[in-house]
Amino acid sequence: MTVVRRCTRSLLLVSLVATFVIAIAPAASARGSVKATACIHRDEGASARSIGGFVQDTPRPPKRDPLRGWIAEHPARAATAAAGGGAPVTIDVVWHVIRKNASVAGGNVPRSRIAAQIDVLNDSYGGSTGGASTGFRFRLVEVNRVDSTKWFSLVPGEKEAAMKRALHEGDERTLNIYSAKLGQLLLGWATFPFVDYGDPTYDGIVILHTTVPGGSEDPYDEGDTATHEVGHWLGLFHTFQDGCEGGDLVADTAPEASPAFGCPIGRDTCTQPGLDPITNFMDYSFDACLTEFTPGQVERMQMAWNAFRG
Ligand SMILES: [Ca+2]
Ligand SMILES: [Ca+2]
Ligand SMILES: [Ca+2]
Ligand SMILES: [Zn+2]
Repeated sequence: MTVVRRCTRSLLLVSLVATFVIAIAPAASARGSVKATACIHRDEGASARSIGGFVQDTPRPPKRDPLRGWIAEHPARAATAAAGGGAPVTIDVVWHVIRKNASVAGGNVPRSRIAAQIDVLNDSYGGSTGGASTGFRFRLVEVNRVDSTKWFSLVPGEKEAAMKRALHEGDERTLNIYSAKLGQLLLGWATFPFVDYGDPTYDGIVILHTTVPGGSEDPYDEGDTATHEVGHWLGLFHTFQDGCEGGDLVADTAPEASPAFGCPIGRDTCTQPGLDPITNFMDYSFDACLTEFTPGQVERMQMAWNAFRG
């Protein structure tokens, strides 16, 4: 069994239907155990908040799957997407390196690490790390280095929205990645394809610059923060979404009561069949533990792409 090294950090879901945020936060153990689950899931009860003018809700399950309406209206396309889960799609990536100076510590992610991050995306979405092949490929088309002390320290909000308005490139098919030194001990956050944020330039993912492969954010330094955030960007919810009675609207991921931390092999927090999907990219385990998407997630991502980005 893999033991969690320590619980000095926990992942925080800034709990939004509109935008998911992962965070690293100071130790705050509610239960005093040394098990991975001792790390509390903060902000669980956060009420609706306004970030950057975008009202973001509590993490209630969507009353209706945002995809359901599209499926009803486009049964043939939905069936095709479902049956062909894994149909090849190549996504152009524009990477905005927000830096306060030319040093790596100052956010100037080296080109080699950006390339390594793209490789991680292609490996994880290609199924070569152990899961299903999703059909999505990623092609780096531009690296945009931006000198801005102001934007380097970033949190969700008005400053973020202004930055995106200034920098966003392409359309809804283009993946804009912003790397920066995130405030509030955040690892990253993402927009969903089916939420109207009121401004198309708000679309994209934001990651802590030290989470890229070779970065200093051990144990979140193997690039799976980006893998996870892109999962949201392609329409996936967390595996632990709303606990045992909630769900991620994906049939082949077992229900999970709460996020997993570390790599708690054998964890089983819900009575429904199946162990917790701790190795799923849409859980909160350490990067080394995250290895897979399921065929059901592939189907969902493919449908979301067809419905909202294709
Ligand atoms: Ca599920
Ligand atoms: Ca179970
Ligand atoms: Ca991994
Ligand atoms: Zn997430």
